[in-house]
Amino acid sequence: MCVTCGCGGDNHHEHDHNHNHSHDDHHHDHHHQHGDVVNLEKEILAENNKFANQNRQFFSEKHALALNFVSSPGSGKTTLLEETIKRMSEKHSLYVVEGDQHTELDANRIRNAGAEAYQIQTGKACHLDGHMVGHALEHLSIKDDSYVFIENVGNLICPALFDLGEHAKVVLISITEGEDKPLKYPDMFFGADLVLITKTDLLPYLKFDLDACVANIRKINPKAKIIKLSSTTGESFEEWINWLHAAKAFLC
Ligand SMILES: Nc1nc2c(ncn2[C@@H]2O[C@H](COP(=O)(O)OP(=O)(O)OP(=O)(O)O)[C@@H](O)[C@H]2O)c(=O)[nH]1
Ligand SMILES: [Mg+2]
Repeated sequence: MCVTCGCGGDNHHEHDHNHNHSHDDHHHDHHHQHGDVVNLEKEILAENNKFANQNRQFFSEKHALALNFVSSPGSGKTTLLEETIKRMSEKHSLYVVEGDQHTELDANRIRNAGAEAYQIQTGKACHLDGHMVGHALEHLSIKDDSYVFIENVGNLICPALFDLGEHAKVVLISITEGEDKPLKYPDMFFGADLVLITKTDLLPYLKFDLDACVANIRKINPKAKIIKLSSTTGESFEEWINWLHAAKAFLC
């Protein structure tokens, strides 16, 4: 369950509410509960970091570039990976770890595009964590000098908290989502090494202010590289694939 955001449903750490509270009691309990949640969150993230560090060591021993792809649902992560695999798989070894709450759909798409994939089904959890990814890596026959793409669960909030051991975080924002999202979900954009503004082929049909979107990303994260691309037309794919090669050379 995802305690950090409470989306896992049951919160086993709440106190008993079955007796009458005075206002002061309520305040006291509230602070107590808040403290418990903060401590629990710290413990969960510390535990996660242990697994993330093991994954990082695995990637560095293999000289494999590992990227964590995050975005809201439907921004085009799997489509981007399919198109990337089609362009790169002849010369390079590519592997994908897929994260979704349910189904094997995305992993099957990746296999059809020509790469080995392992699907994690997170059930109640709204993000991947280091432990899940570590187990997924055991199911892939990852070669030296390869690329490992981790497609996180579609969610702009919780995945920002969890290090998976990746070299870099790639955040996608599609133009159908609106240019305000970097301001509304700053944690995700703050942690980005690369921001891909996707579905640019739809620009003529939408009221989307591309310059304002770039400015909003810059307000949160002045350093991230930004590429505007379309998986449908292939616009700026060369720039994206050049970025991948440069990241591989630079980071591992
Ligand atoms: N017009 C257009 N549509 C796109 C583009 N990229 C993806 N799509 C469409 O957007 C929809 C969602 O794409 P996916 O690649 O499944 O998105 P996702 O981020 O993997 O979604 P989740 O895994 O569910 O979070 C699909 O209908 C795609 O065909 C693009 O560049 N242009
Ligand atoms: Mg997907």
